[in-house]
Amino acid sequence: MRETLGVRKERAILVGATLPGQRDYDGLKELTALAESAGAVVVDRFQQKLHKIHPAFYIGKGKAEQLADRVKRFNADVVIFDNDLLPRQIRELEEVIKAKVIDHSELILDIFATGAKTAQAKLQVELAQLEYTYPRLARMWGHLDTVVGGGVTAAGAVGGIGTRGPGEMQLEIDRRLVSKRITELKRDLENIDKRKVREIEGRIHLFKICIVGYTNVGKSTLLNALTDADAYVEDRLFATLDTRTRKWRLEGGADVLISDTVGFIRNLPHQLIESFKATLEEAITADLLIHIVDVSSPDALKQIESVNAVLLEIGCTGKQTLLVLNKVDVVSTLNTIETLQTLYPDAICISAKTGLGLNNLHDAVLQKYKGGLLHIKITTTPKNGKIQSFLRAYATIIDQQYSDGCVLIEARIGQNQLTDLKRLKPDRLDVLDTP
Ligand SMILES: Nc1nc2c(ncn2[C@@H]2O[C@H](COP(=O)(O)OP(=O)(O)OP(=O)(O)O)[C@@H](O)[C@H]2O)c(=O)[nH]1
Ligand SMILES: [Mg+2]
Repeated sequence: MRETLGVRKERAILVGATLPGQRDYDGLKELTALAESAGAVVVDRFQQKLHKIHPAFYIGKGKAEQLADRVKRFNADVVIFDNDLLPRQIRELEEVIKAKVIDHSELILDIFATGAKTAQAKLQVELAQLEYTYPRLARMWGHLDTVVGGGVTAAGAVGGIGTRGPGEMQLEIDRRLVSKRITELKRDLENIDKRKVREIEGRIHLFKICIVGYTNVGKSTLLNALTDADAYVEDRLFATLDTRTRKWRLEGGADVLISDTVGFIRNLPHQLIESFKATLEEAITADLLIHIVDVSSPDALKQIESVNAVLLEIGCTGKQTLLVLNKVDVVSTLNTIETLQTLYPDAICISAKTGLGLNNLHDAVLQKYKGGLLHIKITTTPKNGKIQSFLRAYATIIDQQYSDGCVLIEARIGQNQLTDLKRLKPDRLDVLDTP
């Protein structure tokens, strides 16, 4: 988009610093993908082992001066850190480096800002950006004049990475206005959230599945392969920012709901998790999670850990989960599939792209959907047609009798459908021994 506007891409130098005992994550590979997703061209990489974090310059003054030389040599516009920096450190670094300095969280927020499409996603990103920006306002005020911008964004405002979204208006706003806007955004998002809850409550409760996973593993591709979702797929980090929910008809005719979510990443900014709560709610309220893993990535194992860490942070633990190994069509020289299968023997291998293994995934989902089978006896009135149609759709009716104006039905039903049946308020419901 920016390219077609004739504006050159921002030239970025990437910096990764590790502390003693800390492993280098992946040699800046992921940061490269993030920077490129934000529209930058990576012109140089700078890795540094630190004894300790320098309070003013993070990597130390000498290294900051070396970076300043590289910025000149490579004609760079922006220096992007793989770490999160304090506002003061960014200020001091920008002074020495004479270029814009962006940290890991700001970069991710920026990608979200350019990618948000729906009204809800836009509000969520704006809130996250303002909450991250709020403590940094002093820096923005003092340093806008030294910032080397990337040109014109699609919205027409002067900006570049890290200044898109609400950052564009820094000169006009002050802390009071920011906090007023934060309150407004929270209220608007709460209203959207309430409306969604009402919508969900109004619907007959269907079994809910949520696809979760690291960014770019193939979540949207899987949703498209299973339903007619037509979700946006791209080899880009954070292609999906708004979630989609679709009906998926399982064998035997049962309908379940299946949703796509925003991808996770290591060190996902806390502010983003907070403001995307409504979107991540899909995972929290799901009956089943499909945790999808990209086996073609050498970092698959670490990505599983990061996803589990985010799930823990949003309070989504102890849920039934199917671990799904995707992209098995890609030949891997790293034996990632074998390692993962040893560690997770129940994992299901698929290729969302070619359709390989989707039948196994379907069968595993069907089994989870049904849960253990229960033998029930139910008493209701003939007028409560909802119960009878529910049982016809989701249970196996063994016997049905009419007595004293009541209907007595004996049936076999999946454990997971029992809650839904109870919601329809039968006069009496007894669970007999498991058949
Ligand atoms: N070879 C191969 N590529 C796949 C497969 N599944 C997905 N991809 C590719 O992986 C890239 C990312 O796919 P998406 O479906 O957008 O991934 P996502 O997890 O939704 O990504 P985000 O929304 O960005 O978090 C795309 O280029 C897909 O074509 C697969 O089974 N095999
Ligand atoms: Mg997606």
